[in-house]
Amino acid sequence: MTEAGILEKLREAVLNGKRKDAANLCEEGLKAGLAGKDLLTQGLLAGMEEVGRRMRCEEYFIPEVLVAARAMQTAMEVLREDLARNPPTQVGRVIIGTVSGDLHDIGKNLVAIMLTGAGFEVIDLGIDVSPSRFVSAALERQADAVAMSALLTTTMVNMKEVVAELRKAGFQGRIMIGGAPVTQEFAEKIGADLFAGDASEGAEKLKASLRAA
Ligand code: B1M
Repeated sequence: MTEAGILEKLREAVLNGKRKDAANLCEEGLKAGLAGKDLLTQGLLAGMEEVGRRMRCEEYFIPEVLVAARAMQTAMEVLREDLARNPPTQVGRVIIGTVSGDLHDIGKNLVAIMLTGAGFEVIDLGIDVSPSRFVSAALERQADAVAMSALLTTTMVNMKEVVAELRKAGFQGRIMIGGAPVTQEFAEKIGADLFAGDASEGAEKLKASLRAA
């Protein structure tokens, strides 16, 4: 198979959630002399980008996104060594978590997947993340953005404190929020930079916002 053929098949394998095919194609690509970062960006991430587009058009739903992500993660294992030697250029580094008091993580995990698929380095703090943990992670890891998710009307208010604490600590990056009860109006009210209604939109908006900076 030609190099272009391998990359195209790899993109399709992610799109169709074929994890064994994706892993085998990465092995074949490395043997054929393709760089790990090209297999990542032009194969795996290109596939995830299309997954995001299909999600926005409601052609793909959560199950399709999750199998695509699993295929990408399995194939990434094959590329791990090569990527460690020649790391790809990252779009940016994002700290993500579900806010204090909130244990819902399915949406947050989808956002993390789509951000990774868009080329971000994602540091996932998990669930029930306190404002001080968001702030220390953002500063210590010199993040370009902080992304917060909340699913409860009683916990979304905790986002306000995180925004205030980040600003007080001098954090200069973008702050993005989302989750079922969260709205654009709420984001503006608490001083967050970005609101996204779904995971794919979140990745797109953050990428565009950092590019414009
Ligand atoms: Co809970 N729960 N839950 N729950 N739960 C809801 C949210 C609820 C609406 C159910 C209901 O009453 N109809 C309700 C909230 C009511 C409210 O506040 N208005 C509720 C409640 C009340 C509770 C408990 C309090 C129940 C109890 O114990 N009495 C409790 C709270 C626990 C806690 O957090 N402290 C609780 C517990 C749980 C489980 C643990 C059982 C489980 C969570 C499992 C898990 O996440 N690992 C659970 C579940 C599964 C749900 C429902 C059924 C599904 C949520 C979900 O995962 N949706 C939910 C009802 C429903 O929505 N139908 C419900 C799928 C997910 C992909 O959507 O997270 O919205 P979502 O993410 C979307 C967008 O919002 C966006 O992208 C995703 C799509 O691409 N998005 C972002 C999300 N984060 C984003 C961040 C961004 C950008 C976009 O930028 C940073």
